[in-house]
Amino acid sequence: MTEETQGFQADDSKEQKAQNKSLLSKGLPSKGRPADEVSALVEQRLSSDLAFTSGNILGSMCSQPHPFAASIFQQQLAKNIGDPGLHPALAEMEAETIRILGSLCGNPKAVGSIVTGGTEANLLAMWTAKNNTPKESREVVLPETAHFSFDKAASLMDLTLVKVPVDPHNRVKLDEYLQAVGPRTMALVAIAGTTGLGAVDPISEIAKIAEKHHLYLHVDAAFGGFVLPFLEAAGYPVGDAAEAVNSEAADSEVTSGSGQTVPLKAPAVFDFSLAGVSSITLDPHKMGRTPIPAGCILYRNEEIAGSSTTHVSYLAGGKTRQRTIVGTRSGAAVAAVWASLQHIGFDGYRDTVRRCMQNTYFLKNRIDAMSGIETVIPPVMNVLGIRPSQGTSEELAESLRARGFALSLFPGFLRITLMPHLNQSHLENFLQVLQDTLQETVNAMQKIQKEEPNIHSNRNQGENDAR
Ligand code: 0PR
Repeated sequence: MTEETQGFQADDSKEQKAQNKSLLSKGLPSKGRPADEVSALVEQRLSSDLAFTSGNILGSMCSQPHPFAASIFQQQLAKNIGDPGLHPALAEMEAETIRILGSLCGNPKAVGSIVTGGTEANLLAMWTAKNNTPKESREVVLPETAHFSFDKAASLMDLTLVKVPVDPHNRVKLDEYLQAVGPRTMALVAIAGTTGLGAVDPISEIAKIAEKHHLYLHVDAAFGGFVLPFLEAAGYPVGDAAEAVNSEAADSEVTSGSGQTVPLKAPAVFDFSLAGVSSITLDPHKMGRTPIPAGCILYRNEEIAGSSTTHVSYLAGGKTRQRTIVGTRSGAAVAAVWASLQHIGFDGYRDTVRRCMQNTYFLKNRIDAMSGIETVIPPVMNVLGIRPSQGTSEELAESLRARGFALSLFPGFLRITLMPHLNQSHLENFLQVLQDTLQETVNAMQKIQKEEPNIHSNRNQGENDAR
């Protein structure tokens, strides 16, 4: 080491020390501050974030948790279900929760776990499929609309994703799906409630492909799992998946006796009642009204699930096994899911779905009646895609955000999720703001055209051409 570099190092460490000192002054306080002072600070520091209760979050798949579920979560905060030997009663509660959710998905004998969310559930499904499949088969056939958690799975497990295009209603194209299946196929994926538009793939047809070729089929019902089982009881029609794919009639909206439009039919079955389905993701922390984190992975049977079990030699006398990616796991989430299912019940979830669907159609009908904006597909569940006819979706998202409304931005459209925290007065507020925003775009366009009459400003030409 030369003197010069030594000198530099000495200076550096001096600087470093000064920096550390300033960091420490902003870092861990040497003496703890009083709880009420910190609590006020937390409230003050976070008050500028959007809240579900304000009605301004229109693009999230999460919602304000049911207050009862939140209270149970709080009550059981210390429980770690990753060490079930400490909490055998909670472990039994988890098993019971899985049986209830399995029944909701056509199989009371399903096995599985309450996990951190849809991402962990999808990763587990892909891990389990991998463990059940020979090494040469590492391709996953899935719709191009699949959630990005499958990209994470591919990167983590060195899988190849074969992404299949979708039809104008956002359902995967069956003929192309079938063509993508080959000798290297490890698993098939179908979606019951796509992230962008809430569409449902032709799952019964895909299940037949899985059965015929003895392939693992995972259904991602992270969103739809707490919607589809209640749709019919809520007064919204469900039909056969094949019918929805093949018949022209099912491709269009129908008008009910009351003159209201009703949705495209969702398939009557998406779940284990189809023999080819191996596993299902469904998320209580989306439409199940529980606090975050709560996802769920369900497997058809023990034989399938068994391949992704880790035996832990030192916990609970060496008898512990884990079937999740995380180790320490929220027991409060398990208790909150069980308690929500008991307290809300079938009728409660049906009513929630009905209210969310009514809000979806309320908003859709009002947006359809506006100029300068259109809906992307007739909704199947409580997800609505909208796009402006002038300006881009990005610009509209930005203008709405500047006015305090958060929507999700997908290529070519904005997503609105009509979650339980939204009511009609929130939607009226939003519609007014949307109307003003669109009017502003029209005014801006007119001004440009007046000032520069030879320039036909149409910055969104590319987006419009792609439709
Ligand atoms: N599968 C589907 C079909 C999903 O839509 C999602 C997430 C997942 C899996 C993954 O679920 P986790 O996020 O629980 O791991 N869907 C939402 C989305 O990407 C997640 C979300 C929720 C994002 C609330 C933002 C938000 O505010 O839009």
